Amino acid sequence: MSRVILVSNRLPVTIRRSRGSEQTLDMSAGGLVTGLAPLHAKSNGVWIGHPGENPNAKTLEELEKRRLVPVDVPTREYRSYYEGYSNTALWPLFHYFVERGEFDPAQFEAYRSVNERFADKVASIAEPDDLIWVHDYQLMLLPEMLRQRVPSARIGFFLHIPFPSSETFRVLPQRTQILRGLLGADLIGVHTYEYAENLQRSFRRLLGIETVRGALRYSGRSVRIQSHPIGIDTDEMRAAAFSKKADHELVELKRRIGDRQVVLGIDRLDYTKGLPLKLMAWRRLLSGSQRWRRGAMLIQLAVPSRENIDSYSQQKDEVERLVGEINGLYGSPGRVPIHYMYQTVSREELGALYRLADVAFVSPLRDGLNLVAKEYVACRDDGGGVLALSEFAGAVSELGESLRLNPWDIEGTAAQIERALEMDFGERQERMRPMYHRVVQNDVHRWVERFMSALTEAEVEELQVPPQLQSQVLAGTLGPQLATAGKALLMLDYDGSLREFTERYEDAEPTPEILEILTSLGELDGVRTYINSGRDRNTLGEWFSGAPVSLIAEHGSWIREAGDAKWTRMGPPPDLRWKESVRPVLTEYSERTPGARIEEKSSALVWHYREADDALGEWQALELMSVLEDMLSGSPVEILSGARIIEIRQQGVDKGRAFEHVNELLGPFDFILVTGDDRTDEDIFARLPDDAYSVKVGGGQSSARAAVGSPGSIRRLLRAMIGARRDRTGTGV
Ligand code: GDG
Repeated sequence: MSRVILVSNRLPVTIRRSRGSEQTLDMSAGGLVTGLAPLHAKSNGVWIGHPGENPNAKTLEELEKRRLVPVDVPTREYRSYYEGYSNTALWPLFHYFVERGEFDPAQFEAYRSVNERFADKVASIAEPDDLIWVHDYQLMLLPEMLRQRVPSARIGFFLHIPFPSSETFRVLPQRTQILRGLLGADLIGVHTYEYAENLQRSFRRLLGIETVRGALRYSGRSVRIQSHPIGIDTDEMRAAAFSKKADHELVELKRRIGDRQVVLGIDRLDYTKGLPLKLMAWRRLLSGSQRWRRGAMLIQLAVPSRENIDSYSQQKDEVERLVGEINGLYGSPGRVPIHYMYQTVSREELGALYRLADVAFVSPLRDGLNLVAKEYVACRDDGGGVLALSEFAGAVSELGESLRLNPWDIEGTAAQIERALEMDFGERQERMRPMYHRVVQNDVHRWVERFMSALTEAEVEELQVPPQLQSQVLAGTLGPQLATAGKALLMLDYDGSLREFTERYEDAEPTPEILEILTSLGELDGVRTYINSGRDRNTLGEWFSGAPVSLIAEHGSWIREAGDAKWTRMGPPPDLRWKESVRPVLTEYSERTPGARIEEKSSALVWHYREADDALGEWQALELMSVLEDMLSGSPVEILSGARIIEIRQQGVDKGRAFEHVNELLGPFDFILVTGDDRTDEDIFARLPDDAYSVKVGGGQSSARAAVGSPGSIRRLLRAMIGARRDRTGTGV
């Protein structure tokens, strides 16, 4: 196993001052630390981070023994980086609290400089074969800094908080620096598909970098973006929750609370966790119900957090005011409706609370994932509890049987909590069981395994840049192959592959040279030639009326065999209602972008911007892509960006499917060659049999086996291949 270097803002230990200058070292508790500890131990690696307190000589020695490496940062710089840029710019913005964000360039400078210090420290330790795993939003510039210092390292990055929509992210003044920082990684992990999509869209909109199947190409490397929701350490949590100490605690709590139902909130005191709105929903529930004023109580543990930041202390004041108000309104001697604690409790006490609670009230306004929800589920294999979970917590995508809350809807949230309190045991069990199994199976160790195996596999699966070859070199291989094949299939893309692009789209009719090549191909015995194009069938039909080749139009929607007059639709007739809403949007973008226009196809709409100004066209296309993606999410369509086009087309219709159709109907072939130049051709390249040949025209990543520079090279290649087939003995094979 390669050595793993873990990097996080804080080391997984707390240095405490005891008497005088004496220090003690405590391992931090919590899922991430217990999850990463086995990896740290097994890989014989190091963990690099800020120590919190300056370690004395003895503590340093102890850290070294545990292979923990402190990064030294001057106090003022650390504050500007941590409390400053990390927590007053990135944290609020990434949680959609745009107006709380302060984007001070001096703080960004501190952020950059601390990331630099981390990079120097890691680089001083890293060996070329090491795996480096960087954690979280405080270190988003680090991957690129490491890439420069240790170019061959495998670098993974995991973001523990949400990645916001590109519309929100683009508010950040340092947005391109942050995105470029991340691009140093080989693998970027986030908690949910939504965050992965958001990040990909930001790469596209802000840097113009396209992702293909979750990977993008940057500086000659491939960067993958994947969702890997973190798990909890279920064994650790359950051991604490079912310990003797927790048993005692539970008995004591039950004795004091009596037969009231308990609703439990466990949150760091952070404005993203939505405590005031939670309290308002609780107030709403009590105001309408005598029954729950007597029959239920809310235990709210607020864990102190980032107390040096103003917005956190304001939040604390507001929470305490609301607790006081509600207890004043609905309490009676010896009985308060909210038991509020501003402190940290032990894992055992926490576990006892989970076991006690009839309802876990988890209502963040935004949360990367939320471990509390999973911890509660892990302690409830008795099936007796109800999880009420905000739809704005990443965990909701795995915990679908929870009662969903929209924390902004105070009435609705109150109603859901009432529903939870009233829920019978049967339904509680039915909801809890599947969640329990899911949480136990996908624990933090599984998460570590999955991320690490994705990181180490990245190289194997990544999309390559195919080698650029001269047409003669290619012909040297393909000519003899075609010459000796019994049955051969050539499937040729048209625009950009066989024919150069023209300034105006409709001017790209086939040249005499192309028609001559196609005629020669048609005359070859045993060779079937298809033009597989995205163009509409009327144009193709007209242009190739005299050529002895078969035609596939509109990315696999229609087929016309050579010699036939009739087109046949492939697949079922499409549902095209989406066109009505898309057309006006495309029209609007065409009006704003001189030179752009719309093409109407039977199962697609295409926005062309080849004739628009370069920079304006690119910018509008990026924006249009993102508008369409929002608008059409969940519709049966695909949005593709090709060579200065955006195509919106019926799902399930693609060139690859058309290839499979022909191959099934007429195959197997002894020789297959497919050519293409853009994203739509990748649909065939990716599905070809292993022994088929594929040639991409132009540079960039592709699953084609080889690439050539221009359509001219493809024509030269075809001529040479025709020659070889005609003269089967003259090839030297
Ligand atoms: C970030 C993301 C993402 C709480 N009170 C006590 C205590 N805790 C423990 C809980 C839980 C952890 O703290 C809180 O985790 P969360 O996930 O709820 O929230 P963040 O701290 O904001 O974490 C979050 C997470 O990273 C992981 O990727 O899920 O979305 O914001 O484990 O049990 N532990 C102890 N005493 C307490 O009083 N011992």
